[in-house]
Amino acid sequence: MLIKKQLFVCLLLLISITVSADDGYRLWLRYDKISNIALLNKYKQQIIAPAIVGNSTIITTVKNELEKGLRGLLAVNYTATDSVYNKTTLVIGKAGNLNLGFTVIEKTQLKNLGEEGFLISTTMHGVHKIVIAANTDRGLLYGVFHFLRLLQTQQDISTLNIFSTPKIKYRLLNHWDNLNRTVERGYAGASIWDWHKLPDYIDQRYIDYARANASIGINGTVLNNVNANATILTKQYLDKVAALANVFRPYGIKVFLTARFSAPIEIGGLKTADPLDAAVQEWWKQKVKEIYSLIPDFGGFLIKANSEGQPGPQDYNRTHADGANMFADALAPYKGIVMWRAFVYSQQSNDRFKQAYEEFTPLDGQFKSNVILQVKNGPIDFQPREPFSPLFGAMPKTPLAMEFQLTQEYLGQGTHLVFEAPMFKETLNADTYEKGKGSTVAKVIDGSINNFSMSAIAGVSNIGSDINWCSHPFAQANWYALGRLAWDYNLSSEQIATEWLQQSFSTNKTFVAVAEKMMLQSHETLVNYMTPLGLAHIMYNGHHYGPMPWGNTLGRPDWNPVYYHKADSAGIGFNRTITGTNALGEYKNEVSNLWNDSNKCADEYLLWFHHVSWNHIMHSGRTLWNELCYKYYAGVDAIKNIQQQWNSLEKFVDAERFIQVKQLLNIQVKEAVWWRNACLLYFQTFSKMPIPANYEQPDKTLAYYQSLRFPFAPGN
Ligand code: GCV
Repeated sequence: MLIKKQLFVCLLLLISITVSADDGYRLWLRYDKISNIALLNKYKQQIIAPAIVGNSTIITTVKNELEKGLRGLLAVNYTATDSVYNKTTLVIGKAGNLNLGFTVIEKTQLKNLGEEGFLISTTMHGVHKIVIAANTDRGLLYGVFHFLRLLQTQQDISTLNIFSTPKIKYRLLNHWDNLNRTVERGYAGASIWDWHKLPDYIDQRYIDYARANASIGINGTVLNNVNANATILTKQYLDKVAALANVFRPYGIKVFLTARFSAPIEIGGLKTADPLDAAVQEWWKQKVKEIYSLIPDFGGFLIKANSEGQPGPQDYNRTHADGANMFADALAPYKGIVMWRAFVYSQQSNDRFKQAYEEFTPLDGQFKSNVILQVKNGPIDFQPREPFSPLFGAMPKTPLAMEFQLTQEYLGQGTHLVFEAPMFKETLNADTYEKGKGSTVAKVIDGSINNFSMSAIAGVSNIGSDINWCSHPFAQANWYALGRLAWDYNLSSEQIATEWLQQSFSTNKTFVAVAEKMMLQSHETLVNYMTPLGLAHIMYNGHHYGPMPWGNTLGRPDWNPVYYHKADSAGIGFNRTITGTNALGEYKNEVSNLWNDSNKCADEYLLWFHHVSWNHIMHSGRTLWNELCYKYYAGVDAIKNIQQQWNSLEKFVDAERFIQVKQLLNIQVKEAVWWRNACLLYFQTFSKMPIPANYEQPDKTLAYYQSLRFPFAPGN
């Protein structure tokens, strides 16, 4: 009996020293008590009786968050107050309310913080307090979240001098969520919007969603799919939208909706949706008026028109500008905006790559001032690697928004670990040469190159009803990265990975070093085992899960993978030079010069722009065929290596998430081998060359891979 008791005590002890279970629901806002006792004590001395000055719903959010954060991190129950000014060491408030006797220089600094910026300083006017100041309550919200991030990542807060303003004005999530709760390209369960129970039932998730977004600076959300359903614009549904807007408002988040172009016909009883028809224009004006009567801070509309079967102005021989401007006129009195998507590829062009440019550049300068054109990062469709869209750098009279895809439609969907920040930054840092060297895509979209005050970055959401929101524990990092980069695109991928890991898992240095390396390698790894050397769009039709480079059965050429790789006995790749479709001509010369010579073009983009022979000599000295083999094998080796790195981290991670990631990496390794073998066996039918003998040879036939079917693959 005694032995049993001792065993039990030992077991209890053992449990208490292992990392406690975590289902991932708290995301990066875990606020667990700081385990470094010395640091904990130091923080407790540094943070005494916080004072928050002000009174508004956002200030209430700020107070609640600060108290929650400090209660968790420091295990101290503070009640933030504005009455113990002299005792406090942490003062939070709008600059005008603080009464700290700021110097002239400090006042100018404060003014420069604008509408959403904040400062965190220990040196203001010699007050020797930590001051978090802003011009607005929203600024304070972001300042407090930043301060809590400093504590969560265990930074030294003795001397702080942080001035932070967002580089981008509209920092948005785009949900491709349908009203029946399915999510287009969603891999994390059902939509989190429970439309049926709204407006009366407010799920705690809505609040937690808003908190998470506010913590990374996201200030807007488009609730519904761009493949839109007009029902969302009926009074019944607008009441539901208003209920969500009420939840999000105290977190500084505005609600936006997608608008189905044909709504005046479908729910308005009109015969036409022609944007130049007076009755149609009036219908939208009244609809917008109704929306603002329910949601006074409604953000505006996101619109997919004349794309993939969606209705649009071209159905009435009108232009995209005619369509966008109709909405712009209706929204302008309320300061609402129109985000008009540039994702179009109807049938007229000889190259899908060129179509958005062909349709939109002639309209430059024709859009109303509250229209922003929302462009996907690349010219095709969120492929594992794309050159930047040639629209960036080609529309000087139109503000352009960036659309990234967080949900991993083409990046291993729900099961592959891929940290997208390096991919986002590759696009943001690319130089368009629009106004000479240094005209990066980031500077095009932040408005600085062409003096636009309106700027936006949107991420197609990867959020669903799964307990951990994004299904793959590491997919949360992509949501996090979007927010952080939209706030400041100069943050490095390393920094974002580090702070996300520290907050979401552990601050242990060994853990962070290894896990960060895994994250930073993950995108290139996936590119190598899926679409190396500039291959693109070679996945299955429809659900886009798995390799199908042989796909050639769909009605339109540009729906088929063979259109994109053009493999034949002579070689592989899409000739987009002057001797081909001349898509390269859509870029400035400085850019096209980088890519238009197949001997000089960077390997990453070679097959995007050139059809090259199987014996083409690559920069490595290998032939193209051997390089293709090398890359596919390197991708598989790298993911196996990432798998080993993860396995070495078991003692740092709670069992729940450790096992989840371990199982997912097993799937990823299996699927990487599948991609490699299927693609190489298929391309080999053209190259007629052997996979070098020193590589492990495929253990299945091409016919086997071609026979695979996945009728119920998710997200379709
Ligand atoms: C919402 C791709 C996706 C579609 C998506 C479309 C878009 O084609 O496969 O699911 O539709 O992009 O961005 O509109």
